[in-house]
Amino acid sequence: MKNAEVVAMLEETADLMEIAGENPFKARAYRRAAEAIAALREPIEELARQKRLSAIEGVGESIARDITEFLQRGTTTRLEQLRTKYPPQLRTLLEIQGVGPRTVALLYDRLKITTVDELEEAAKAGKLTKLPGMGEQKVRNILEGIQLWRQQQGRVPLSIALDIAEGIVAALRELPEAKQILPAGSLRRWKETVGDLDILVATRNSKPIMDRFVSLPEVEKVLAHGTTKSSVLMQNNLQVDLRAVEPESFGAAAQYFTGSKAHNIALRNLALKKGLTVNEYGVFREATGEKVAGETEEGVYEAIGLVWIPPELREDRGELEAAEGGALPRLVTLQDIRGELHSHTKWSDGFNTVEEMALAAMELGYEYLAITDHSPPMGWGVKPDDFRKLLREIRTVSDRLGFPILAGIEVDIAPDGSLYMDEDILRQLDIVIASVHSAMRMDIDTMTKRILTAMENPLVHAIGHPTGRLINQRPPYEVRMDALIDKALKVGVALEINASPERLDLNDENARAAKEAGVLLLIGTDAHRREHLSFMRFGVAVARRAWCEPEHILNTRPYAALRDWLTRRRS
Ligand code: DGT
Ligand code: CA
Ligand code: CA
Ligand code: ZN
Repeated sequence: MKNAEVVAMLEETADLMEIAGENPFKARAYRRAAEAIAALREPIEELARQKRLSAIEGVGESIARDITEFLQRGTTTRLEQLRTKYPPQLRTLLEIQGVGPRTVALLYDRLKITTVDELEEAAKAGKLTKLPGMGEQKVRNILEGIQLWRQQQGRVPLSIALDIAEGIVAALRELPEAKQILPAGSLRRWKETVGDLDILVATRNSKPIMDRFVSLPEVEKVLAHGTTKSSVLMQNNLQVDLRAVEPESFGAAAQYFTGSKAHNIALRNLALKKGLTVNEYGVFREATGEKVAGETEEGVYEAIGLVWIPPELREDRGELEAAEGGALPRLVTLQDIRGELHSHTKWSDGFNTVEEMALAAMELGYEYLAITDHSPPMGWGVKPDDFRKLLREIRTVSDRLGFPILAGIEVDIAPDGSLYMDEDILRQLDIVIASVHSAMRMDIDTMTKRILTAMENPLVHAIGHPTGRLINQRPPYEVRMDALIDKALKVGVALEINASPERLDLNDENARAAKEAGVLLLIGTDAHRREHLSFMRFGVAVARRAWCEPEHILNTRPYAALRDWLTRRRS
């Protein structure tokens, strides 16, 4: 199946077109086609053979020709031409927040900059401010963007790391020598990306466990094979460290290797004030060296005068003070979630029917489901006439199943802040999520105004994936989060924590700021097929990292209370 390669070709074409300053609509068409093919279930070669490429929504004649050419010779004339003008590695620069295609072209044309290192050097040497339209502030933003970009390099998205970790845990659990197994580190804290996996095993006989670990079929390279520690590389170049510890110090090891480093340092300082030292073996009295805790993690925290702190909070963002004062939040859990509020069906770019999605939601024990298909101008958006039909289908299926299905929409926010759907339809819908999907490279003022305008529309209930970022793929668009939060509070619009593992948007910090301001959040999976409903756990993790309790999340409410909120917003 060549789908991924075709997607990469289309994306590169779009990037280079934008850098070359070609018609932005053409570049956007390539991006839309890339998204459509990424969502495709069948091999693209098959569609090409049947001459059905332009039947794919979002793929026009000329892009279909490019795809055919690419499948035949592994490249396209258009791409080759673009590559003679601008070297393909320039695309990396687009990954830096604050660097758009026009800037990339300028950097290359004037200063021959092609790499991130060269860009950083030029910025620090003051060479950028000599370029047109490049002020000191913009250069500071670029340097900040470079820092962020470096932090992301080599980090694996949480969902992928979690799959790998769960596989390892399942394999090692079969060994009787393994008393307890715990994936610690950033994974246990549900951080959105993971640098490496730190897995702990409590055992008195580690050799068979280590032997099994380094010979797992998924292991691509063994970096170290010892009795207390082994390290391997797995898919996505993810490094996995397995540490064997004695059961007596398993709690201390769990605490230490869960981190974060900042949390551990703060904890150690707090312990010192109480005459205690903490390390991965236990908690000890400084004066006598006597061990006072270590077998369990609860015991470690208790010895320092704290209640156990959920791993998601362990970032040194106030959790130690809260634990000391008995003021830790009662974090929202997956079990608190009563329904799904953001999902798609075949009517737009989803893969299942309304009924299939509803049955899947019922299987999860949900009390309700909202179908929120896309509006135009997305190629696959549901057109107004079809939306009326969709609305009828939702009501019929809901009646037949005796399961509440909210008729909703994920409506596109136009560049001027208006919505791409007839008002009379929006008014008939139970829930309206408004999102930005196009024209994302706007300046911060225009983008902020665009979203604020949508929020002021009384028909809108929530803003979907409010920053548009895709983890490790696309930086957030530029928008003033504090302004969105203020407005959300003032007009009573909810902000989404999009639980799709490639989005997680709002992220933990923005979600916490929103929650702290008193803004209501909703967790939506943006499911495009029924299996995606299970992404909810990633959204809940973000909410937990944002210190959210059930009351901060709209879809923890029972159906009647949810309906109340939705109607009240409109009155
Ligand atoms: P990652 O792998 O970059 O996603 O993040 P972590 O948090 O998993 O960090 P990692 O793998 O470097 O280390 C695992 C844990 O070990 C970390 O969360 C806390 C602990 N740790 C590592 N280095 C230090 C240190 O220098 N001091 C203290 N107190 N703890 C450390
Ligand atoms: Ca780690
Ligand atoms: Ca590590
Ligand atoms: Zn969306």
